[in-house]
Amino acid sequence: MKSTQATQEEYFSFLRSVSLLRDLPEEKLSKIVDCLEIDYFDKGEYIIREGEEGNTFFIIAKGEVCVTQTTGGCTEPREIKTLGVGDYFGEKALISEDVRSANIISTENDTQCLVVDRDNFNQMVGTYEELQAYLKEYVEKLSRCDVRRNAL
Ligand code: WNU
Repeated sequence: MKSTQATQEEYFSFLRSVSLLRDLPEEKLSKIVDCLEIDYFDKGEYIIREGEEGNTFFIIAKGEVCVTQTTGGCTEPREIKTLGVGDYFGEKALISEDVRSANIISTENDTQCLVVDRDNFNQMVGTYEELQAYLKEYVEKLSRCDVRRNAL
């Protein structure tokens, strides 16, 4: 990401406020800031589509998104939760080496996401065991939620 020093510092302190990244070492966080992309989405726009391949991890910097999923015999995806500033998503396809398992849709205009690609995501979590363990456990929990939801 090419940006001013001031913007870099803003992203740095924002990332520090994200619970997942709270304990990352300074140089690691700076590295993430260096390779961030920012993506902007309008209300109703799909950020992630269920079933597609995905190679990116997102952190919400502004706005709100909803998570929907096709479950059971239903043809219409169901809303399962909403996420806001400081929340993140898209880790599951990266960790379980699978296609996207839910839809992520912007529910506001000018929703801004910080986007980390697979290589940088792996560098971010790969060398940091606690983070890796935490995310892995969380992804397994999501899979169990999916199974339960499908059984309803
Ligand atoms: C859920 N089931 C599934 C959420 C975000 C981060 C964490 C929950 Cl650590 P992906 C679709 C994304 C997926 C998850 C997100 O949707 N998601 C869920 C569920 O119950 N996915 N299968 N809840 S919000 C959320 C925990 O990030 O990653 O790459 O794309 O499959």
